[in-house]
This record gives sequence, C-alpha cells and structure tokens, in this order.
Amino acid sequence: MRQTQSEAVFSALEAFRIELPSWGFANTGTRFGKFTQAAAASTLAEKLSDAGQVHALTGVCPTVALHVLWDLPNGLADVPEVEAGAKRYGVRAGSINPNLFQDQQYKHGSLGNPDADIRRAALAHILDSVEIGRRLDNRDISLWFADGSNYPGTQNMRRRKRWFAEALQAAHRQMDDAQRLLVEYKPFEPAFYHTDIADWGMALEFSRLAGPRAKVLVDTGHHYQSQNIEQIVAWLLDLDMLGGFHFNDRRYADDDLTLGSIDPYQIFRIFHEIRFFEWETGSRPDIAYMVDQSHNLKGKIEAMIQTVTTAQELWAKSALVDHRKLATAQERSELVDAENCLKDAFSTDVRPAIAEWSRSRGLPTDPLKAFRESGYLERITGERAERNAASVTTYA
Ligand code: RM4
Ligand code: MN
Ligand code: MN
Repeated sequence: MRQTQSEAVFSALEAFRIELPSWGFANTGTRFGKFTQAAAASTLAEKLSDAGQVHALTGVCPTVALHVLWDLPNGLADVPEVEAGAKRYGVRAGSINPNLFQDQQYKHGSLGNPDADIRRAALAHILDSVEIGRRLDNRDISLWFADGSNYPGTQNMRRRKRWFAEALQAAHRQMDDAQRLLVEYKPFEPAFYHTDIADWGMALEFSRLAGPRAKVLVDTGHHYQSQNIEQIVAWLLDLDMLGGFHFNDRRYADDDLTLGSIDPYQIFRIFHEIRFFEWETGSRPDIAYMVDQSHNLKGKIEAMIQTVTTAQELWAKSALVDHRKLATAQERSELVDAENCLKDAFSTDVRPAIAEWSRSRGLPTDPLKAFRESGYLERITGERAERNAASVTTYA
C-alpha cells in the first residue's frame, strides 16, 4: 500500500538535516565592498549563537560548518572554545573548511603553487584541519581551492595537477577511518583563465587518487550556465562518489543567492535523483547537505531560516514522486507520464504537511514568524551595532 502524502513528507523530513555555514552570519559583500549589517556576527560565539537560533526554530540544523582561518585563527588551540560555544548554543561543529585562499602567499596558488615552501605550508594547514576535525569529532574536511591562473602560459597545469594529487594523498593518509575528504570544484573565480579543480570530473579524479574516503562536493553555484547538475549528481551517486552539497542559488555565476530563489525546480530535480537512487537501490548514500550562501542584502538569520524552510519544502516535494509509476513510464518511454511524475510532485503544496511535522516535534509551525516575535534580533542588534558600524567597508 502506498504511504499517504503526509506520511511520505513526515518520513522524508525525519531523514533530512542541513548544515549551516558560520560565514553566512558574518558581514560579507561583493567584489566592490562589504555591506555591514548592525546585527551581523563577528565572533565565533556570535556565529554559533545565530546558528543555534536557526536550529532551535527549525530543528534540522544541528551542525555548523567552520572556516579554520575565520573561526579557529589559532588552529588546534581554538578547539576548546569551539566546543564550549557549540555546547552553549545547542549546536555541534560541522565540516571543517581549511582556508587556502586568503593569505598573501597564496597569490599563485596553494597546493598548486610553483613554490615548494608554499605548497608545504598549504598542506600543513590541511593536516592541521584534519586534526581539528578529529578533535571536534566531525567527519568531513571540506576542501575548496582558489588555485588557478589568469593568463595563458603562466602556469604548468600538468605539474600543478600532480602536486595536487600528491598533497591530497598525504591529507587522506592523515585521516582516521571516521573522517572524509570532500573535494569541491568551481569553473572560475577568483582565477579567470584556468582553475586547478574546475569541474566534477577533475574533483572525481582527485578524490579517487586521494583514497577511498575522499568524495566529491557539489556546490550548486559552481557550474556554467544551464549545466545539468542533476545528471552530475546521478553519475556521482552511481559511482558512490557523492560526498555532499553546498546549496545556494545563482543566475549568472557563483552568486551565492538564497536556495530556490531563482530556480527551485533545479534543486527539486537534484533531490529527486537522490531519492530515486535510494528507491532503486534500497541504500541511503552518506551525503552531507550544507548551505554555502552569503546574505549581504537580506537579514542573515531570516535568510537562513528562509533557506532551511525552502530546502525542507523541496526535499518533501521530492518525496512525493511516485517512483514505481515513474519507472514504468520510463520503461515504456511514456514521456508525458514520466515527466508528469516529477511535475505533480513539484506542484504539490507540502507546507501544511511540514507545519504538521513541526507541530509534532514541538517546533514552531512558522519559524520566520517565531523568530520575528522572539526579540532575538533586537537584542543582538543592540549588542553588536556599534562594533559593526566601526568595521571596514572599503574596497580599495
Ligand atoms: C567559495 C566556495 C567555498 C567557500 C568559499 C568561501 O566560492 O564556495 O566552498 O568556502 O567560497
Ligand atoms: Mn562552496
Ligand atoms: Mn562558491
């Protein structure tokens, strides 16, 4: 017998958790400057506190991704502070993101830098990050490299590829069995001629070279216009190489806009591929769902609540696809019927069922409203406004 729609939504939501990025609560901007917000978080404690609010209201964001340079500037020595802050604000440390792009020495790259000393420094930072992840008892080290070049002929792409492979192998050797390396790709920016890990094929090759616990991380904003991301997801699932996502939306490039704000059907199609895979194989892949967004115009906490709510809605809709019907229609090449399996699920209003689930878990049925009524924003605005007004906003 088929589950009722609300049963399907309930069991889908029970299995869905999404990680928040600490940097999504801080003042960020554009290439031309930062727009400061009075309520933005600038300390680790403030970021954990804000993330804790989103988790308290939605119930599905128990972990916070950390950027080592921004959140643990003293490396391992900051681990106790992270533990204490996480405990205090009701969250846990999430994926550990080494920062291999901000230091001046990385002007010509990190693991791909022609200077061996700089490559060694970059690897040392990754090895520290592996150790930080182990101490914080978190599974994933999430690697994104800005490495690349701006002008033809200026870098040896093959040599850089080999340096990357060697260093990723060394990082993999450092991990214990509970840890994973996630390898993120991005076609361009900040490098505008070549990027060392430019697409999912390169990330896949590096993951395979690194070792069995290295997987590919798909950031939804890191593709060329109109690329079929769900096909990439389907391939990675079939290869058992999909490690996680950085969710955001985009219209032009790596815009880091709110999930589902431009093309919610895209995210639905990605979720559908995952659920269809689970139905077909009877297995549940170990995928880290993470948000990677920068909210420089919207209120940061509100934007995060909106993101999480949208993710739940799209995930719940994807749970409504009738897989048996879809499989039959695909076998018979009944194109309209097959496509309608997706469209019917996508156009179902799942919000009442989600509200019902939230109520059953003792959570607010409208987290955004609950946030606005909580007084939290007024309190942090009062506490943080002066410091944020004094922070640097200039571009040049
Ligand atoms: C990059 C990429 C990384 C993120 C940095 C801040 O574009 O998406 O995941 O850590 O931005
Ligand atoms: Mn990302
Ligand atoms: Mn990005």
